[in-house]
Amino acid sequence: MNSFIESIADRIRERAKGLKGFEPLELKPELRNIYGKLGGDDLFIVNELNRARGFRKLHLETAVIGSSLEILHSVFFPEPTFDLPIFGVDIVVVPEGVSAAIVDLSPVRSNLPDIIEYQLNQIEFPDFKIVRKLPDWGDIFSSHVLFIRPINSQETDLFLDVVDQFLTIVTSYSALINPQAINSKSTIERYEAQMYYCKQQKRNDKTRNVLAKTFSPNWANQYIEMVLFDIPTGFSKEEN
Ligand code: BLA
Repeated sequence: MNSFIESIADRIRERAKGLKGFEPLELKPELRNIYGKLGGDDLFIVNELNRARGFRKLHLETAVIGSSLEILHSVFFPEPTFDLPIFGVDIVVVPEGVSAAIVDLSPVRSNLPDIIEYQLNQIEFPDFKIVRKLPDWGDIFSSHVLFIRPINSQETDLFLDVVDQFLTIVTSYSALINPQAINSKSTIERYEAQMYYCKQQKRNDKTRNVLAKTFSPNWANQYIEMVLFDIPTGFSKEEN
C-alpha cells in the first residue's frame, strides 16, 4: 500500500481506538474483504467498521485497484443525538502520485459547534501549492475543508498533520458533550443533515465509475447505498 495512505490510515485507527465505547460493528464477511478482477488487474477493498460513544459508524476503507489506483476513504458518522460534525477523508493515489487529498469536519446544521469553529480557526493551514476546486455537490463541506493535490512528501506530511488536528478536535469534543433527546428538534435537524450529506456524496460519479467498472453498475450502487453512505437508522444508542 502507498505509504501516505498507510500513515493516514494508521492515524485514523489510532484516534478511533481511543474513543470511549469503541467496538466493532457487524459487517458481512463478503463486504469486509472484497476481491475483484478488472482486466488483468486485481482489486482489493478492506473495510474496517466500528462505532463508539457519539459515533454511529467509524468507517475506514482502503482499496488497491491493480497498479493504477489506491484509495483511502474514511467517514466518522456521528449519532444524530450528539452535536458533532462529520469527519471525512478521501485520498486517491494514481501512478503519477497523489491525485486528490481531501479532509473536512462537515457541519450537520447551519454552523459548526462554536468550540469546533474556534479551534478550526486556530489552525494555521500550510500553503499548499495545488488547491483543488470542489465539485458542485461539495456544498456539504465546511469553509475549513482542505482539498489539495500534494506535490511532495513535505506536503503529504503537512496534510497528515491537518488530518490529525481535525481528528483531535472532533474526538476530544465528543468526550465533552452529552446526547440530546432522540426526538428533539436539533436531533432531527442533524439526522436530516446527515441524510443530505449522504445524498450529495452519492452524486460523486468518480467513485461510482471506479466501482462500476471494476465490479458492475448494480454492485457499485448497492455498495454505495449500503456500505459507504447508508442512511442512519435507529440512532438511539445513547450512553453516558
Ligand atoms: C474524488 N474519488 C475521487 C476520485 C476518485 C474517487 C477516483 C477522482 C480523483 C481526482 O479527481 O483526482 C474514488 N473514492 C473513490 C472510490 C472510493 C472513494 C472508488 O472513497 C471508495 C471506494 N469522497 C468520499 C469522502 C469525501 C470525498 C468521504 O468518499 C470527502 C470527505 C470527496 N472525492 C471527494 C471529492 C472528490 C473525490 C470532493 C473530487 C470530485 C471531483 O473533482 O469531481
